[in-house]
Amino acid sequence: MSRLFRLATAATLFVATGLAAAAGDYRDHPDMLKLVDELVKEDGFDRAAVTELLAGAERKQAILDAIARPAEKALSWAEYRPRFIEDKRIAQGLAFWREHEATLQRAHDAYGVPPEVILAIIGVETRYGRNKGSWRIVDALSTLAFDYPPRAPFFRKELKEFVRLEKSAHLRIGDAVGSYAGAMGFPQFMPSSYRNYAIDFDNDGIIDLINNPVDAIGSVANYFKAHGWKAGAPVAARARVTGDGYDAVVNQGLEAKNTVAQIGQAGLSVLSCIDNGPVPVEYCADPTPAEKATAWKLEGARGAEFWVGFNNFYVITRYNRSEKYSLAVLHLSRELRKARRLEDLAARG
Ligand SMILES: [Ca+2]
Repeated sequence: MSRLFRLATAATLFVATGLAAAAGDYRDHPDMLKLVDELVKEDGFDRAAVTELLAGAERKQAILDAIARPAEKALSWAEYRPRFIEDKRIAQGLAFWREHEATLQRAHDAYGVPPEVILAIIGVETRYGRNKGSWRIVDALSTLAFDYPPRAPFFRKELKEFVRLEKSAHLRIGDAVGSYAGAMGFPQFMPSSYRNYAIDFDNDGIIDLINNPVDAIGSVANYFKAHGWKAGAPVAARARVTGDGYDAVVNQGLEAKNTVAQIGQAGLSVLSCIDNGPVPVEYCADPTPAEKATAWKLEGARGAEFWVGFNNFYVITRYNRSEKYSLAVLHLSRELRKARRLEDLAARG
């Protein structure tokens, strides 16, 4: 990342908010008062101070509109995939890889997560830090906590975690910006993930996912390891279909509940890497029959695609609970690995 870009990012992240005293839309909202009460009781916050921190929160109708139509639900796999697997994002990923080579390697050694998987997460989330979002987190979380009943408990909890973050992380409540759903920084961590899984990977005493790519890389790897990532284990593979009995095992949820053998009995066989079939070798795997798996039928660019995901596939969905998201991360990671291999070969002449 160029120095100029870094400066520009810092400038956009810390938008001037004026004096914090400006009263927002939720200052006297009963749910806000209750939340402040809880923070005072549970964490020993000073009531006046925490009230002041949250006083400027504003209701944003555009956020309520956006959350009602997330891309994963609205788009087919054929439409979703090319949004993330495209030449520019691969080229930007290779540059980010070179720039943070040593850090990515250190994260791989410490947590077992390959560089291309960490890169793919940061690439899908924010284009390697280019699009970290411009909503004030306090507005986003307050709007969703107090005006979006379907997920109010979740966002209410995240708003509390966000307030708690001010003590431990390098961010100020009124200034921090991110996605419309309250996710922050290079890896778009929600406040609870920030509190529980973010790490100080450059040992400067501050856990900063917003401006520090080194902390971001270590934190993604730590998040994966903590959610059960197994080094070297397969993530997902294409499957070949026989018969029409597969309905019983496809699109049954994110968790790998069936075994590969059970999925095979229903007519889906994983494309082996030993006799790799009509798909690129990157989309194969050789799991044991007892390996836990989940299966998907997705609408691809050339018709139905069948995929089988394993435990590591499920781990990716702990980042974003969508099979299309997980598959897009996997595909981007494989494209990055392929492109990197070609680059290295070319460099060797
Ligand atoms: Ca740090």
